[in-house]
Amino acid sequence: WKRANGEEMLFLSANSRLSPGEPIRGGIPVVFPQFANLGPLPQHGFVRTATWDVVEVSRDPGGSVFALLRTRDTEATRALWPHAFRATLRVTLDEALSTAITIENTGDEAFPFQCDFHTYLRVGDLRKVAVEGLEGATYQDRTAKGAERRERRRPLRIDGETDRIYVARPGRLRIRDESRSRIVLHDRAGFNDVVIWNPGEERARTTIGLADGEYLTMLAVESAQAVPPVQLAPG
Ligand code: TA6
Repeated sequence: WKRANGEEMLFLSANSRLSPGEPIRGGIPVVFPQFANLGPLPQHGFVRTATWDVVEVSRDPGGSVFALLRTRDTEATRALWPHAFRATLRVTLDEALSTAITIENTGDEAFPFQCDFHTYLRVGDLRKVAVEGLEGATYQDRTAKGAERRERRRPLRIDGETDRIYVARPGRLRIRDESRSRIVLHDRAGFNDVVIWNPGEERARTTIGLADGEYLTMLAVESAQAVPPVQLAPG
């Protein structure tokens, strides 16, 4: 997603291999039907590495360009997760970048699911980033086995590994990217949780495999519905 001046707004690691089955380390990975390791499925579920069909690329009546992409259950997914589903993703570009997902239960029994847009925002310098809109919120600290804490800092600044699910915290976030004199507005509808994640220097190198110094140029600000999962009836 580039601005008119050609500037990239999303992060993509130089080390990300765009090969089938490999999660992409950047952009907006689509997480479904499981968030992270909060269940028995592969980390972040299986649609982020699935094949999606491009159903349509067009302009809507307002002139915005959009793409519709679709994926559904396969024998492989049913072997992992015994449910029939269809996921339709709409990506719309005008002044903002919007992503919307529709999950249909095409089977005959209800299923629970979690969903998350794992957005990798590109930032100029993480040490000069401030996130407004989370003060007072309760979060699960995934660097401390999910311990429940309350956000006291206003604004939130990132110093070291940060991996938090701010639960049931709808509303706009303002991400101040001070080194680039920019404020990014992050709005959600239907996703009541928001995840803030940066691996920090150590994990960036050891487990996440970012290139040197890349961790200072990204902040994952994720729209999530994880706590609780969504219960979806057939049809
Ligand atoms: O959304 C944050 C998180 O759950 C972190 O715990 C970290 O694992 C990150 O996702 C990346 O996950 P991945 O499977 O893409 O390495």
